[in-house]
Amino acid sequence: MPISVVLGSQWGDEGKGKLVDLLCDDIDVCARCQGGNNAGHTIVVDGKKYDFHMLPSGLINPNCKNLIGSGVVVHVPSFFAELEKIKNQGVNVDGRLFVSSRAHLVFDFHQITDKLRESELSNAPKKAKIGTTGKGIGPTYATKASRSGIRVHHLVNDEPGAWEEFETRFNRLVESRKKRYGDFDYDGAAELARYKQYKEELKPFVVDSVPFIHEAIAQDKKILVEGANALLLDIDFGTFPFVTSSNTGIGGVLTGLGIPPQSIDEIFGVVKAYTTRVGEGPFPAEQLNEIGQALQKIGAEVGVTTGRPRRCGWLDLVILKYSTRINGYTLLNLTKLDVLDTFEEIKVAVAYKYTPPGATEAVVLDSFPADLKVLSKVEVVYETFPGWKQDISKITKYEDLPENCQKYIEYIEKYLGVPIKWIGTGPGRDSTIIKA
Ligand code: 2SA
Ligand code: GDP
Ligand code: MG
Repeated sequence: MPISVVLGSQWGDEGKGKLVDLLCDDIDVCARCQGGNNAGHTIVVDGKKYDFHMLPSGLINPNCKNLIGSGVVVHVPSFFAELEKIKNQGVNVDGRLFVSSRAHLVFDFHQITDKLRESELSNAPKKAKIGTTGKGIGPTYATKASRSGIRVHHLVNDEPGAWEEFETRFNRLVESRKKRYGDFDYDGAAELARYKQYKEELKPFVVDSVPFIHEAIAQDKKILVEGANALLLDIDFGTFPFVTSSNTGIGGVLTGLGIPPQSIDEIFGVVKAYTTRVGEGPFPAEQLNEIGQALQKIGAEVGVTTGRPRRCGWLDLVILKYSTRINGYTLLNLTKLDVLDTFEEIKVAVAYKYTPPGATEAVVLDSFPADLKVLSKVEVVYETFPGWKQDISKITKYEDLPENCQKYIEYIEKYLGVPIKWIGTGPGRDSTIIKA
């Protein structure tokens, strides 16, 4: 079975891009299956930094083909801007990048209404904004679900009358947005005119991704799926409504690429050695104190797409157990362990206690709760580990890691019942320990 999958296990920014880059040395096709340019995947190769948002990180490997699958939402101007940027960094993308004809298009009005909705939520009593990236992701998945969205094939179609049909669909969408949000500042005719040009420019990249991926499977090509965002941002299993609008877990891999479950061989969960979150919503192990500030500073925890500081807290194994159940990780990549080098002691959330209304005693919850009212009231139970107080960034062998560091790693493995294969000790490609 030729397909491996890389998925974020927490709230994103675990370091998926780095693992994808590492694995892509040996990969024929790298595919994105969900999300859009809300993602931010950073790769550091020989001290040179690349950040990917919509394009698959496999572009760094010159032998790897890259697919933007049908579950992805594509903002065409951002697609070309990112392509230009990566070309200017010396990457040759010729003949290596493909976009599914079934992917939905993100228009500027989706991005504008994303921001309008956020300010509406900020101003409504008792309604907190989501803290979206403002990239139009939610509004585009909404028009997809309401069956009024526009797909790539609608744009690149050369059948007689196809352009007129595209115009009609587009104008209908703009009209309905204006009905909902009022007469916002936006020039629909200008955007439509730009798409006449994009039609020709995008055409060479467009493929029917179903035969594309199934032919690759039939030829036993090695395929790597690059998940974006992470399980706790999943529209169904995340901290709803503070989530993104796609299935960021294993389900989104199947629906976003049109592949059967038995074609998947390995599912790699990327786990940051502590927890971060950008945007609003509950975060039980968050440290709103000097610990959180230290993690933010040492870990350089700033959003790759929006530049927002990421909220920080201790590792949360309740979340990771839930994430492991849903995604079925076969191996884990523990990242950014070096960020914990200076801590005197390191805590890990191991259980949530909750006192139901009317009860006098707290109970230990048996899973991560669905209801945010419950989640906001849980008491987090921590296990405390002594820190290793040593720079691990130059260590290359597992046996050479300090004993306290090994204990931390092995505790996580045992709790989750999944082996940790890769351990990140720095942002560069080489700063990875492979654990036997
Ligand atoms: P959206 O824009 O509708 O997907 O936002 C909904 C929620 O999903 C969160 N989200 C993310 N969380 C972590 N990283 C993301 N990518 C960028 C990065 C984020 C950035 O890699 O740093 O630059 O700020 C990402 N994308 C979406 C978002 O914060 C909302 O909570
Ligand atoms: P992604 O969205 O999951 O791909 O992660 P991001 O790229 O948004 O954020 C991860 C950040 O951590 C990036 O700046 C990476 O270069 C960096 N990084 C990844 N792995 C490690 C690691 O093991 N140690 C350190 N110090 N940084 C890392
Ligand atoms: Mg990221």
